[in-house]
Amino acid sequence: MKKMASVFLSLVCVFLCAACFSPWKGDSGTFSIGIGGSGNARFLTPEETALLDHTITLQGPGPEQVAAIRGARTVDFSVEPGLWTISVKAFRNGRIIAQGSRSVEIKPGPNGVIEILMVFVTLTSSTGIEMMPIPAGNFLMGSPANEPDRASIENYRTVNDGIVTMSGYWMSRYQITQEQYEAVMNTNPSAYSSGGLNAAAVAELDTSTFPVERVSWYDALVFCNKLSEMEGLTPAYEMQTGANPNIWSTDPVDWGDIPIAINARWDAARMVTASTGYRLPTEAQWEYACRAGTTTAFNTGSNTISDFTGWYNENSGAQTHQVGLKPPNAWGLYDMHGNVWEWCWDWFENNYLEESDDPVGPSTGTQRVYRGGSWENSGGNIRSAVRFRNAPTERSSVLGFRIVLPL
Ligand SMILES: [Ca+2]
Repeated sequence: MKKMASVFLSLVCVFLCAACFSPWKGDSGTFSIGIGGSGNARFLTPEETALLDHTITLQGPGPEQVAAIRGARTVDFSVEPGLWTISVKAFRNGRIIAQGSRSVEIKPGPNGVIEILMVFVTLTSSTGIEMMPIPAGNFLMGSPANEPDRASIENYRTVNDGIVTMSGYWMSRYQITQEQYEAVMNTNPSAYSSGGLNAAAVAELDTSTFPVERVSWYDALVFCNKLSEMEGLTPAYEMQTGANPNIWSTDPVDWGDIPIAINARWDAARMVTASTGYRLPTEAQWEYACRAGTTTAFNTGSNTISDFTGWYNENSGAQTHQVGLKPPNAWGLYDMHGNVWEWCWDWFENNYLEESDDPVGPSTGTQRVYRGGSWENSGGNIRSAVRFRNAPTERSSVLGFRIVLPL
C-alpha cells in the first residue's frame, strides 16, 4: 500500500515550521525538511531559496522518486513505507550551491519533522579561485563614535538606525593572486614579483600566490568580465564601445585599451541586470563579509590589533605576503585585514547614501573606494570600517582586489 508524503522544503528553522503544518487527512503522511547545518553550512533565507533550483531524490524500497522544483518550497511524493534516503541539491544557474542527504524511516501516517543538513559547496573557478558563501543578513555598517582611529566618513547611516540589509552572495576566499591574474590577463603587473618594481624584496621567493597589485579599478573590471567569459557566465559589466557610443558591450575587446588616464567612457561602466558573472564587491558587501558578524574594530572579535589579525606595517617587513597565511574570519575569508587594499565597486562619497538594502553607493564620482588596509598601514588603518579611495586609474603596490558572484 502506498502512502502519500509531502516534502516541505522549509528555509526557516524546522522547529518553527512544525507549528504551521496542515493537519493530517486520511492516510496521507507529511513531513518537513529544514535546510541548514553547521560549520560551512547555514540556513538559507526564503529570498535565497526563491533563486535556487532544488533537486530532491528519494531512494528506498519502492521506485526512485525525483522532483525538481524551482523557487517553490514544497513538493509531494508518493512512497511506500520503509527506509528512504532523501537527498537534496540546490543549484543556481546550473552550479551546485549546497547539498545534503539523510536516511529516514517513512511510516504510515505522520512522520514528524525531518531536517536535512545542507552543506554549502565551495565554488572553484577553472583558474582555481575559491568562492565562499556569504549568508544574507543584516549588519551595522561603519564604526561607533568611540572606536579608536576612526574617521567621520565611517559614520553610520541615519536611515534604519544604520542597519544595512544584505542579500547572500559568493566572495573569493583570498585576494586575487598573481598567478590567477596572469591566467586571465596574460600579464603580472605586481611590484612584488620577479619582474616587478620591488623584485629585490622577493628575490628568493615564489610570488605566484602573493596578491596581485598595481592593478587599477579599470584593470579589475576587465579581469572580471574576462573571467566570466572563461567560466561561461554572463559578464557583469558593460560600457559603450570605443567605436560607437550607441553600442554597449560586455566584451573587453570592444572597450579598447585599458586607460592609464581618467576616462569618462570607462567611468560610465554599468552593471548588467541579472548578469551571473564575476564582479567587484560593493563597499557594503566588502564590509559585511569582512565583519562576518563581528562589531569590533577587527573581525577577530577584538578592538586591538595582533600579529594574527593580518599583515600591516609592524609585521609585514614592508612587503606583500602569500595569501592565506593569517587566520581566516568566521566566514572563511583570508586577508580581509591588511596585505593589500581591495578595490570595491562604489564611487566614494564622504557620507554613506541613505540606502539600507544592498547599497551600491553614488551613481557618479571621481574616486573609487578600496577597503581593508595593506602591508604599509598602521593597525588603525586596517580596521573593518576603514575607507580609502583613489582615482580608478590608481596602480599601487598596496592595492589589489577580490571578487564576488551573485548567489
Ligand atoms: Ca586586504
